[in-house]
Amino acid sequence: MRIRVIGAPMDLGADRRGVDIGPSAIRYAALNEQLRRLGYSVHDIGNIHIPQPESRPVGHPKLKYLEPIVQASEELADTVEQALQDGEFPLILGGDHSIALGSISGVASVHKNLGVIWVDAHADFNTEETTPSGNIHGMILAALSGLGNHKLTHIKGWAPKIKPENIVIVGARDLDNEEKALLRQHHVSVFTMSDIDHYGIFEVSKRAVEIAGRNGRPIHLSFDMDSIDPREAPGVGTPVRGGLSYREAHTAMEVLADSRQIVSMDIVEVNSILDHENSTARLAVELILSALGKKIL
Ligand code: 5AB
Ligand code: MN
Ligand code: MN
Ligand code: MN
Repeated sequence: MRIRVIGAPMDLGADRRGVDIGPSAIRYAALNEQLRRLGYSVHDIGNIHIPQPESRPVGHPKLKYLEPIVQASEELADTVEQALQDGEFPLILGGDHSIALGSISGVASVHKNLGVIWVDAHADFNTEETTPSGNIHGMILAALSGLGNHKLTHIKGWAPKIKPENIVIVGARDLDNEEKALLRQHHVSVFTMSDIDHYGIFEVSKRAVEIAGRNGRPIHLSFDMDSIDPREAPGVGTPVRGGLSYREAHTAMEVLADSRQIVSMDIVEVNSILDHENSTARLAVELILSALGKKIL
């Protein structure tokens, strides 16, 4: 299989600057070489164009940088759709999590009944009405489900991109009150860190595949590095204690790989300015490899 690596150096969706260096940091951690060692051929097309925040007005305080984020999402959606049409596996490197609006819109144009596994400390299920920050990276799953601002929900002119009941969030531990109500109301499956404590990551990952991938439907994996415990992944924009351990994260990726239902993946929120010697980027590469089938033996 051929992997198409697509960089999305986006930091318009989050407050702290530094995730825009993510794609370079992940490449610097030898992503392409290691993918080749695993037996894949790699087609790295470089980065899509994202404007610098300093060059644009912030805009509405509840939807910061809406216009340039919508523009970049349109471009990323086309780029990802093209990769799939050419028979390559899209691997999108963030950037903040707002890039998943473009990537999943592109995948959903090809795979009409798509499941999504969203590994994250957060649920990213706010709207312009519920957001405490105005940061669009916290609204992406809601927007993909057709909730919130019309411009966000209608990338490529149609909505919704995914059915909320086909979404599974894994690793959640920091949810806003109104966001919780929205998740319940729309029947999104959420496996919190407490669920992982109770059932174990192996069981939770199996269930996530069952729900997102019911009837063999294709699954997009969106991996926010802040799902991992900050002791192991210090270089993220919004660290939250009590996250996935190194082994738990790998086990989850191995279960997803074994399902053979993953058709595309993004890895987001590597913040190089806060990172220690690129360790979070190196962990991101390891997790990508596990999600793409690397085994210990
Ligand atoms: B991330 C928060 N819920 O909406 C909000 O890192 C945080 O992509 C969102 O998961 C975190 O601003 C977004 C408080
Ligand atoms: Mn996120
Ligand atoms: Mn997060
Ligand atoms: Mn974040």
